[in-house]
Amino acid sequence: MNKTILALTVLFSFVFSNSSVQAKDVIVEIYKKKFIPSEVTIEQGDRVIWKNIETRQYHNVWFKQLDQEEPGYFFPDESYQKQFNQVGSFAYECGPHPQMTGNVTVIKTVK
Ligand SMILES: [Cu+2]
Repeated sequence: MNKTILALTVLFSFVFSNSSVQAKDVIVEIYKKKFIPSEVTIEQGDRVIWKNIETRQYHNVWFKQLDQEEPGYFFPDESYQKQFNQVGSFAYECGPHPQMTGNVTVIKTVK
């Protein structure tokens, strides 16, 4: 392989791997009145999807400290999702069950 081709190959693989960086979905399950896992670390732009896998119990995901209004409840087999574009540490709880707490840590996208 000559140097030009090598350089182009390196360049293309760099461009390709860069363009393939995309937001991910991270799943948090809700079962027996717990967020599982209760703490997740994600990259900027990723989305967290909370899935209610209870048999009967409804819940919500309330970022109370962000002055967000309490969202509606979601029931078994339903989910709630939120995308995080800001770096930081975001605590949340379940409105009807304040003992259910969780945290989302958002870090800068790692390239
Ligand atoms: Cu709950």
